[in-house]
Amino acid sequence: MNITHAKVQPFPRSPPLHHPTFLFSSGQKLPFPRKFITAPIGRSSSFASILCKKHTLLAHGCFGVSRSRIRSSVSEVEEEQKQKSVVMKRAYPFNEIEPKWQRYWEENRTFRTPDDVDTSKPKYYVLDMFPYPSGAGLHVGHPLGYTATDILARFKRMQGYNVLHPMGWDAFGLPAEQYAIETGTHPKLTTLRNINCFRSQLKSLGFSYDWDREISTIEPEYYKWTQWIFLQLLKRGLAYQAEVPVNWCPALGTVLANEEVVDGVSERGGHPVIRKPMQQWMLKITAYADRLLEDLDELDWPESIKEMQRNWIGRSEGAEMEFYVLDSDGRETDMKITVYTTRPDTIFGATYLVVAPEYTLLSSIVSAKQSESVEEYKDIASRKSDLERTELQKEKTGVFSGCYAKNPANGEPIPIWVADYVLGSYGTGAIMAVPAHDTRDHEFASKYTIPIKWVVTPNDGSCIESGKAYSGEGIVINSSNMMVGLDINGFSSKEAAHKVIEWAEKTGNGKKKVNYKLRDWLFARQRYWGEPIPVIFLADSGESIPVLETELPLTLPELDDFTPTGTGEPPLSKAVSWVKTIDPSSGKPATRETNTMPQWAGSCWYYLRFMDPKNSKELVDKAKEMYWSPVDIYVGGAEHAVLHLLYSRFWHKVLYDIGVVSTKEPFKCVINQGIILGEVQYVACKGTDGNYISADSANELGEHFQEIIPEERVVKSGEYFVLKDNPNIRLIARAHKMSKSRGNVVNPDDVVAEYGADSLRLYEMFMGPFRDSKTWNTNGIEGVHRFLGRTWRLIVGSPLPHGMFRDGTMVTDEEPTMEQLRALHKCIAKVTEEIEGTRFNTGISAMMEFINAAYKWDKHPKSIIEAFVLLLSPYAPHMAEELWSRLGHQDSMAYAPFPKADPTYLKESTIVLPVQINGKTRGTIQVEKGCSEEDAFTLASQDEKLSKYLDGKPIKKRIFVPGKILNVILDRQNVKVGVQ
Ligand code: ANZ
Repeated sequence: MNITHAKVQPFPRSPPLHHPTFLFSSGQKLPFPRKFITAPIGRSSSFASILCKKHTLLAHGCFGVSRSRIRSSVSEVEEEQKQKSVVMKRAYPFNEIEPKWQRYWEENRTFRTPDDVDTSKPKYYVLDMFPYPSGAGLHVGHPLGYTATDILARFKRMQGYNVLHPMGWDAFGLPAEQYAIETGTHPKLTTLRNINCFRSQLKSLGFSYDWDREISTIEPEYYKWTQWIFLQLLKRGLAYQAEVPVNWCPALGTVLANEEVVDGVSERGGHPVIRKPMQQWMLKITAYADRLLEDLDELDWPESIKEMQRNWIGRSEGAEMEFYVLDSDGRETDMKITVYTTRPDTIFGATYLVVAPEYTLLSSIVSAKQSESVEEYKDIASRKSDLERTELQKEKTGVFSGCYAKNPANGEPIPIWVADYVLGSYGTGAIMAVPAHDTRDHEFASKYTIPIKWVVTPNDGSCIESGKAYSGEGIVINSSNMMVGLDINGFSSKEAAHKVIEWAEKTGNGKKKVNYKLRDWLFARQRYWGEPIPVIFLADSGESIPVLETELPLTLPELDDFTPTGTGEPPLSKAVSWVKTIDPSSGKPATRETNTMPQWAGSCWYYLRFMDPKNSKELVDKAKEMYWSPVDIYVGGAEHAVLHLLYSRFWHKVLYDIGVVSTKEPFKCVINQGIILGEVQYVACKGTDGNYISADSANELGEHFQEIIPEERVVKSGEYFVLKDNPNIRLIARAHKMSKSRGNVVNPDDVVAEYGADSLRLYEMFMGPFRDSKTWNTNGIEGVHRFLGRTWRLIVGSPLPHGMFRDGTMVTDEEPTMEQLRALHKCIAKVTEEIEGTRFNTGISAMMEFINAAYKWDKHPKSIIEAFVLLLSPYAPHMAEELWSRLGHQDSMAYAPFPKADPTYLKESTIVLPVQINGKTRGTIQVEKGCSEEDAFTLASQDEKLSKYLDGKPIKKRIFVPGKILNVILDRQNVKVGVQ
């Protein structure tokens, strides 16, 4: 799946930075990590000066030395310094430990889930949205979700579950094909190269995937079953062909995917793109609309995703009403326009009809006089996307058809208009326009001076605002015509709608209708790099015939030339000998379908294949599916909240209906991880005179420059950030989506090289709540790296000279103290609770607290430390495995039981007791639960704050309620209470 983070841009883009001092403070990628620049002079002063020099040289390109020369000499020094710095920074020997344990896991296939698992044990299927292996490799957004699922997988294994935690590749896709067009490199080569890179990156992060189950959507053994599902859909009438508009780019001679069209022109070359109807394969997802809607209620998914799915399905109840077209003499013809309305109660207010520009009957309605303007209008509309057409803010446009229809309720002739705010693809492609009660119609009628007739008043009798539509429900007025037997005056909108439908059904003027926004799924792409659609067409009749199931997989033919055909024919049509075939049943010549499936296809059902990835006889074995279904937790980006999840739910339901799967829904729980934005930038505004201006006043000024301010020159003041040396200057703090062009991309490989995979994993989990967006912060990763270093040194001991570490550990065999047991069990309880609640960051805080407490102990009993290492292992598995083995264990800890919190140690043994002096609470003391009055009084007299009230004062009496309060009454006659 292609993870795009494009939607999030929480802060406005800054104006271009053009002040000369921005040369190397302007967010361009610095050749060294920023922390080197800020390092104390004593530690890396020579380096810092090299850095400055380099910048100077690069900025001015002077000193008569060629740039490349300077670069190469600088990079040698840079490399040397970097290595030194890694040794210096290394809080523990992660660069030895991590590859060692990765090798161990790989060699021992530690995380393999055998085919014949003991099914009497509970199961846990934890799945990541599998990635599209792009050429850019992993970005730090990937490990966020992957670390979370890895923690869950490791945790559940240790709790005795059979865990299914697989990984694979959503490997068909546009970039590989575009690259093939540009370079002639076969998309398979590029894709396999990218997959290899992704796989090794994932392995370097220590994720516990069962690599024996790896699948890739481009492998024929996999797409055989994607094609098989298509045939099942075809068999059940759920796949069909229809003429639908596609993005046709005449200049490039190709059909473009939506993502290749930007603002009406091709992304490549900026050529105009038009909508052109073409014969396409469609999947009838609309047949499942109600079930897709109803079954959402049972799912443990974020409410926001469920709501997005509901909106996408967009169920609405209304009526279809018939409006007969009038001839030029005003007489009723046989031709009728059926409209879809959700407000039949407003029918008396329908003062015109609108048909979409692509309305099929349009040409037979349009008058000769209007035909040219209608054709012109249709042409303009064909260049607009549905989104552009329906945008509320856009000015409405339209053209009169020259023709009228009869409003069946009041018998009045009303004009028929053509306007693109009505879509051909929704309802019937035609509407009855009620300008008094629909905002868009109101705007349109006002523009073209069409009558506006009020037929509903608000329930509370309030006045209708003039110049605006009243779109709410209310009491119906002006709506009676006894000639046709319809009188709805005085009824509520709901009752009136009901009555109109009843009347329409009785008189043949219409019927009740449920509509969905959900459209059938356009299931064909004019691309090479996709699954071939297993259908052939007979040469004589053009009849479509499904490829026999026994002939699957229908493999993609080899192709050398991936360039578009220029005719709109898909590139596969170039594979002439593949296209030409014979229908096996009739022996007649036939041609193969040359469209391929969209990228969504492979990702619709991959979670099922992971259950049984090597099965060549069935998509998935029944027993295996019964055991592993449904996916217990599915983690991925929110950008897949609608389409991917809806499409897979649809396929799953079809597979359920034909008995391939045993559950109605594929994913029990879905979680979206937040987005990781680049480091926060602090920006100061400058006036045209070059002086700083506070960000709050800069907005009003409009004209200003911006300068990025290094973190060390920034302080927080209340809610804002200000310049350290001038707190009156408020700064803008902003974070951007990571992108190459901004130079703020953090590469996980670099982080792993510098701090280790465990630090990266821990940091990504510690950044903040898992579901929230968060900003990358290099100091943050240093923080968790230090924590791991502290943990290591606590257990293994301080480093020996030369930075080496001793073997074994420093733990002792003593019995743990009560304090130690309490600290441990508190940590176990918290970590367990937080992993179960997917609050991974607070789980880490609990471990940090434990380590802080443990540093205060003289001795570190093995039993306590061992349990802690087990707690740490899902988060930082490399370090945990190393410590586990140093603690004397032969096997991996991957299946060692996860510690259980003992409630005896969780009970708080002390309480906070409020102390009053003469009835006024003056402070509190910490006492043992069963503490006596005498002990409480002694503690109170020793307390720094309370002693000031009590010292040397005569006491009249003491009131003590055990566990609740101690009240000391002083002898007032002799003393004045107060603090001197
Ligand atoms: C008359 C009317 C009066 C309407 C009124 C609304 C308010 P939903 O709820 O989204 O289903 N409509 C129908 N087909 C359309 C199309 N193809 N393109 C654009 N608009 C279309 O909306 C249904 C309402 O949207 C319908 O009810 C219709 O306008 C409009 F006071 O009919 B109504």
